[in-house]
Amino acid sequence: MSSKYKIGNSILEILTGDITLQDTDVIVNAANNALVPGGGVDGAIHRAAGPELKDECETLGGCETGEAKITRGYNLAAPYVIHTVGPVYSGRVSDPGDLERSYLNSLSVASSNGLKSISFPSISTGAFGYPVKEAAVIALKSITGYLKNHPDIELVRMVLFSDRDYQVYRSTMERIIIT
Ligand code: AR6
Repeated sequence: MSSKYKIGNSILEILTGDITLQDTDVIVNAANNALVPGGGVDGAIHRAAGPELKDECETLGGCETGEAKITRGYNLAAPYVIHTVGPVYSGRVSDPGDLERSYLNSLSVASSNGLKSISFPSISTGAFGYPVKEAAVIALKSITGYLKNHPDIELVRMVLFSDRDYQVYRSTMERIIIT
C-alpha cells in the first residue's frame, strides 16, 4: 500500500514495507543512545548492512536523544544510514519535542550531506512505546514543515511495517492536509 503527497516541490510517500530494502540515498535507523545493535528496525538494519556497520557505529561515541549521526550503508541498497534516537515514551511534556528533533535533525543531516531522498521508520513507536497516533502527527508535521523550507530533499518515504500503522499515518496525513 502506498500514498503520495506533493509538499512544495518534494514528494512525501507513505507506504507499507521493509526499510532495509529501500533504495533512497539514506535510510533512518531508530537506534539507542549507545548506538549498539538492538532489536526492531535497528536489528534488521544491522543484519542487512553487515558487521561493518556496527564497527563504524562504535567510532561515533553514542548519540543523544533527538540527535542524529550518519554512517555508510555497507550491504544495504541505501548508501548511507542516519542513526537517530527517539524518546522512550514517558508521558512527559518533553516527549513530543524530542521526537520532533529526531525527525528534523535526521533531515538536516541528510541535507548537509547533499542527500536528496530519505526513508524513515516510525521512530519510537515499537520498543520505546510511543503511541502511534500521537507519533504520526509529530512525524508528519515535522517532515512536511521541513520540506516546505528545504526543497533540496526531493523524496521522503515514511515506511510502515504494518497495515495498521500505514492506516494511522495515511489518515493523519489527510487531516494535516485539510487543516
Ligand atoms: N522496516 C520498517 N519498520 C520496521 C522494521 C523494518 N524492517 N522493523 C521494525 N519496524 P522499534 P523504537 C517498525 O522498536 O520504538 C531497538 O532495540 C516497528 O514495527 O524498532 O524507536 C533500538 O536499539 C515499529 O513500528 O524502534 C532501541 O533500543 C517501528 O519500526 C529501540 O529498539 C519502530 O520500532 C528503539 O525503539
